[in-house]
Amino acid sequence: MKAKAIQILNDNWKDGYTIPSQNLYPYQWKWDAGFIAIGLAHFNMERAEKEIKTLLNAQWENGFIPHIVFHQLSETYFPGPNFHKADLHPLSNKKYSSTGMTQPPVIGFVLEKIYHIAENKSAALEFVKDCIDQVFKAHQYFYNYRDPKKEGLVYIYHNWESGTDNSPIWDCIFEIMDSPVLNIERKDTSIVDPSERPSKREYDHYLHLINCAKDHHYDDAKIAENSPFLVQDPLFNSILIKSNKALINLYELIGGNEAKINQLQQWQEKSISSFNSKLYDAELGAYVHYDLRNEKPIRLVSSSSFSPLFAGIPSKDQANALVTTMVEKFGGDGLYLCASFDPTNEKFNPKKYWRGPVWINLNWMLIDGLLEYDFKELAQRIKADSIEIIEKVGFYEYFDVRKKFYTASSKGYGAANFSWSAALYLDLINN
Ligand code: 2M8
Repeated sequence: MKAKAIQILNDNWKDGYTIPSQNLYPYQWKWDAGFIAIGLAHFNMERAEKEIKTLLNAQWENGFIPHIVFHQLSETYFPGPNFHKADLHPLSNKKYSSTGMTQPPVIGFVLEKIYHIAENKSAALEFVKDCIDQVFKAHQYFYNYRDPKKEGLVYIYHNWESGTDNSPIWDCIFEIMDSPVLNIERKDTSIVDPSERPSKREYDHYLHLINCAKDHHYDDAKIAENSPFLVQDPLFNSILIKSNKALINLYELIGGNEAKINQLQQWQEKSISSFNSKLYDAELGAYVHYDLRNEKPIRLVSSSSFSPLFAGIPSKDQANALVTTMVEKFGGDGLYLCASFDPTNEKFNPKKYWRGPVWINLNWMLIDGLLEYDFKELAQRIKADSIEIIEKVGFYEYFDVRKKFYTASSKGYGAANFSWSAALYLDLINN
């Protein structure tokens, strides 16, 4: 399995960056690049560093790091650069073509993780020194432009920015969006089984949101004012907070940089306090998304609801409540942990994309968070489950949560030979 994981990462390497999978995802994705670099660091540090540097090369003048970098045009993916037209933004990167939206800011904690994996610490620190200011600038972008009420919580304006693309969380927003029906040619549904992918109507919404952002030339203030989708996502904000902390730790290692450390600490204080007062739902025993456009919480539980554990956000009591909710709703007999959406909710779907299946990157973050809070047994269970499903069916993109589903001939869902499943498997078995 280890050799196979390395083989997948070698096959998906494109001279400077790694594609998530052949055909379905032929470009470099932001949060994929981070998780992939962690796996690469276990067997090829040079490539791990290159993966991050290539992504950072595509940073915009305002600090923004895009969600896809279109290094080499491909016929197998839609929407491509001609649809996104990110160059409408005056500060977009003139050299690297990209989308005009972002994805969870993983690079901060990935730098720290790479440093910990590295055997040659001084070389790894040199690499960190080379990149860290760019990552700091990316965080500055979020606090300056994505937090209009200066709450310390940043918004996303598109479900693709969350990474959890078609989670049932977004349904209530799409229901009132009134997106036009578009006549487009999807590529994804001819590559993988359409029943495992978002619907045509969902794609109408996704593309409509991009068109709205394009109408405003991707101007953040105008998007904040007008986008029909504006959400404070607990997963996105947890990752930002986790990465803030990693940057503080790394700047301390490097020495100097007091002004930046101070700034990061100020962001942390405000962010963690707003996070707990605004996004924690005591009745549900879980963190929830907040719909900033319609000013209301979205009271649904998903694997993102537990991600604050990864960033040290909950108090001990809140952490106990999260674990109770996870075990009661997600941990029933016959279920692998951790479903991406509440298995007790009628919208749960065990085989459709982010509407139920297990995703290895979410599990990886939950394991880390549970260990931080000393929930060793539950962390061990999620780790064993992650390894078991991969060993049963291979390095798929996502996996059924139902144990009874697995027979000798069953498969995973979405893309096969998926890079972050391979990369994070390497990290799990090496820990
Ligand atoms: C999926 O998203 C892309 C759009 O960004 C797609 O469906 O075309 C998501 O799972 C996302 O989280 C992931 O980064 C991307 C590439 O693996 O695929």
